[in-house]
Amino acid sequence: MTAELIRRQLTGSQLTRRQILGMAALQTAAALGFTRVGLQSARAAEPAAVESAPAVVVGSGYGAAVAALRLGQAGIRTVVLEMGRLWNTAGPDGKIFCSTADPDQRSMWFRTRTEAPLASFLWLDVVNKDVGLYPGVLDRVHFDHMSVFVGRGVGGGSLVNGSMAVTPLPSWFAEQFPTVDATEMYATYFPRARAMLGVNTVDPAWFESTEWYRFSRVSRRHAANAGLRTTFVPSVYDFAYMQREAAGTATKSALGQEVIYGNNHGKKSLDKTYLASALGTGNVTIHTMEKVRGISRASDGTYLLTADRIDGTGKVVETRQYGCTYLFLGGGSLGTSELLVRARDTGTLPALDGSVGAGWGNNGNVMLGRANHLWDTVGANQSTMPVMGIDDWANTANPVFAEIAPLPMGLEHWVSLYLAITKNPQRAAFTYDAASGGVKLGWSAAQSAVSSGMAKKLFDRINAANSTLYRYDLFGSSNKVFADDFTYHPLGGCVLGKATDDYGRVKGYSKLYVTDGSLVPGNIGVNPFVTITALAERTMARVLVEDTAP
Ligand code: FAE
Repeated sequence: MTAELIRRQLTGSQLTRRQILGMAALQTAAALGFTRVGLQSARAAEPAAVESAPAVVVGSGYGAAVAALRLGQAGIRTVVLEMGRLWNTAGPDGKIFCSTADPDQRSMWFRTRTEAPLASFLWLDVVNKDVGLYPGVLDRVHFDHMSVFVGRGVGGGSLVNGSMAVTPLPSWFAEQFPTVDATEMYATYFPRARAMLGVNTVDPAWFESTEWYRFSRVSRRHAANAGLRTTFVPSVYDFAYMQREAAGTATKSALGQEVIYGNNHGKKSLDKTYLASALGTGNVTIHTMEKVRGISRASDGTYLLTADRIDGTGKVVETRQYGCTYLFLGGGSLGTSELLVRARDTGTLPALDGSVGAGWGNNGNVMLGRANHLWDTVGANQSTMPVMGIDDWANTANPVFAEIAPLPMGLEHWVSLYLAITKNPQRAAFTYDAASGGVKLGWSAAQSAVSSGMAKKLFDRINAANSTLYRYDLFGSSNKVFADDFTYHPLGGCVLGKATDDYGRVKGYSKLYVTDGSLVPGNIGVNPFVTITALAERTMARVLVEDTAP
């Protein structure tokens, strides 16, 4: 597909020339089945025994995408290594992604059955489906008392998330990052991140009138009855597109039950923004289906990475070595923590700080449902993109920010669903597990109970004010009300100012950086990707000036 064709397809969106070139590269690579994407992908030579580049970026989520773009713009040749696939080719049904309601092999990362957060309805096992083994877009990584949802593929979490693009209140941010200049963050890096990510807000008039957000309006009224305030939250889903979906003039995505297994339209995921621009610089190549498993340092101070290339069945078909001067880790809280804990504890990077692996938290996540009265309908039609939250964070006795979540089943179910972010101070650490070669997470059920206790206090108030009850049927057969054993928001493991300096430079090593969610100390009070992106912008602005000068 030519750049001109892409430009015409995307008429109306503000694409730069670089993004257009980058998107053309993504399209070409997909069409030809390449696992390497770059402006030179069609001409890529056979790799040498050790493939060297000045810079390597691990992962392609938010932190990684920022690093790749800014390195590429600085003229530094950069290789991005991503373990998931490039999501740019339609399946036999003509769609790139499958819907949440009708999942197939594209849904989950090498599973034979989906593992959706909401497990049941009326206690019936009707939500999850058998699927074929495939490098699908959503992974659920299980630890002893906590499982973590993450996106897999070019774009990381941006491919599967709910698009909520929330900037934390300066006071919350300052509490978590006391050594970061908050004034500079709010004047420069948060605005830069929001502009690059394409953040927009729902038209309030449309919100008040459309059937697709009836569920939010009902929850807002119930919160108000308990004296609680709600707030709109911005999004990277294009609301102009959503309004066309509602009008029947655009193919439905958010209004077509698409979200956690990917959106075929409307969402400005990273492959449409940062990564397209990064590829457009001509200096960035993305290698897909390559999982970095080892990092060491050569005697000349350069880094050596070992990466396994897998095929569509998950089989390792090749092991590759990469060498680089600058190494940026953007594998997310789980990916980066695992790589660094393993490197420290197997002795390949022995000077890493003792705090590597520590400071992990689940952003206080708890999911729950309330049962509404029969006359209080939430609507059969629900947009998958949340746009409103109950904001009780200022309540110092019990700070909670609860996203009003959709439950789009295509039928009236009278359920109000929420993903609460509680100010849970509990933290845990990753430790190396020599038997498996992976890491364990020392999170306990008691630590989760702190989050659900806080969510209960808030929602008991809402239930009391509205004479409503909790739903007991949504999280399996055990009558569980508060799903506090999974998170969408893994944070920490390589905390800024502890395992790194105040700019993400890893302690003990030069030219080794962390740019992802592992820098955030366990809880940021809101959905985290805007914060992760802005911090990565701040790191890159500093590093490119101070560390790469000749
Ligand atoms: P992330 O986006 O996870 O990217 C890491 C990438 O690195 C992935 O593509 C991995 O496949 C790859 N990777 C990992 N290890 C390796 C390795 N060893 N070798 C090669 N590649 C590797 O990292 N946040 C919000 O702010 N708003 C929302 O509405 C929201 N909704 C969410 C809904 C769901 C279902 C999920 C799962 C998450 C949601 N999040 C949301 C969280 C958000 O997506 C997450 O905080 C960011 O994606 C984290 O960004 P990172 O750059 O840390």
